[in-house]
Amino acid sequence: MATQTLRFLKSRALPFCKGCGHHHVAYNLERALQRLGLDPLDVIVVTDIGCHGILDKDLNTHTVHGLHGRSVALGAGIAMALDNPRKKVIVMIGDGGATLGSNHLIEAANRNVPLTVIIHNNMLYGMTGGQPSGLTPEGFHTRTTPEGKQEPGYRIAELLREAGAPRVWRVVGLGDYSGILEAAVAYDGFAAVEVLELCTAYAVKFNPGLKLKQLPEDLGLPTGQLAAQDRPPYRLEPPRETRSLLDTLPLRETQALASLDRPVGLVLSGSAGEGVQKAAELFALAAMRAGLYVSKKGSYPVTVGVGFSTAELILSPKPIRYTGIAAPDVLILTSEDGVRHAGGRAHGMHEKAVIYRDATLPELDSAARQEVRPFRKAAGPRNAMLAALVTLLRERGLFPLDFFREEIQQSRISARIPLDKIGLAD
Ligand SMILES: Cc1ncc(C[n+]2csc(CCOP(=O)(O)OP(=O)(O)O)c2C)c(N)n1
Ligand code: SF4
Repeated sequence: MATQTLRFLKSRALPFCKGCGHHHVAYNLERALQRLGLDPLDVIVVTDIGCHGILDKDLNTHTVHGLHGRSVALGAGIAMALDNPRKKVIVMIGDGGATLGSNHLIEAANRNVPLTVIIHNNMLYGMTGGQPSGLTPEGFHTRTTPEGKQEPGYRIAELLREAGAPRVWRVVGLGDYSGILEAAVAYDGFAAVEVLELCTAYAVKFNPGLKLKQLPEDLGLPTGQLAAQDRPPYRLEPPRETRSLLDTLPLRETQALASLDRPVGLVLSGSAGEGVQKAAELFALAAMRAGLYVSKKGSYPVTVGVGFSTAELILSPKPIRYTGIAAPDVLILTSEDGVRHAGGRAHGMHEKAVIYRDATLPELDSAARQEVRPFRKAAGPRNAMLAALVTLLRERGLFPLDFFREEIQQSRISARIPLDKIGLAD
């Protein structure tokens, strides 16, 4: 290495502690990339948080520095977006990062995303002073496990193989293992190389007598190639033309010019499952056909079959720039759930406003006029809101009732709506 001209590293003097295995990873990678004849600008190195990650400022390649454990996700995104076997994405990650981002690793292996991951397993968190990671072996002494780690370390190389990684190696991070890095980078698919190291600052200090060469035997970790199972690399589908949702809506022809002189805000509230949103939708469509601008908002609990269901509609002769309703002009309440959710809106209503409430519901504290009708009894709970809206149009005339009738008759639920019971018999 000493005599070789560097192409990928800017310098042989790297920022790691004396004896740290991260040096060897960098030098071996330099050799591997040189042998592959790659241009440094065809290589994208994504580093993770940790000592190994500070290498990026010493590289002539493209570099991206990721959050702890997230470098695989970043690298996978880059590899999938580039979708070019000539461009090589290499993720450098520690055992800490591999623990935090284990699911990113497993998913990338499982999907066979074309990238190389070099796991610098120096047995603990080096940069922060020697805390254990998920890969730290059982019994290992670390800063926070002075008596020895109690849980077994998991075997990341075997995990990745089980997840379907086509190429996995485990090597002892001593001497020349550039041939393995070369094979990993050359492979058009997911390849992982777990490099066993001992952080000289902490792993060696807390576990005197441990020898890196002996480590695989001591820990029962097989080395060499652990997986050779070919399958095609993951490729993103070419981007599809996505149509705007608005394009899928049928156009409503305006058939009349309703004569509202100002916007009208309606709050309709009842019980989930009782057709409040559908009634509001049919009402909105009818109003649009009648030449009005309309906005509709619906709210209901995530458990859509219980509790309240409230719709807010604005009908306006002009475009609607703001869809909130500070004080409703019309409040319709068809059930106790509706009163609980929207009954409070009655307080702010002015005296020219109107409240329609079902006969089963209590009087509300409001300046607005209150109309009490047996909507539920007459039309049944599921059609009570439709009945209330028919009553509203008959009595307040926001737009011609016939538009609402036609909208109801043309809707998919028309068969189950008894026109006579909702007040549309004639
Ligand atoms: C986003 C972020 N998360 C966590 C940390 C704290 N932190 C820095 S290094 C590190 C441990 C790194 O250990 P490892 O991934 O094994 O790499 P090593 O230092 O051993 O090479 C942690 C937890 C941080 N600085 N930034
Ligand atoms: S603290 Fe450990 S991992 Fe970090 S550079 Fe030093 S020896 Fe390497």
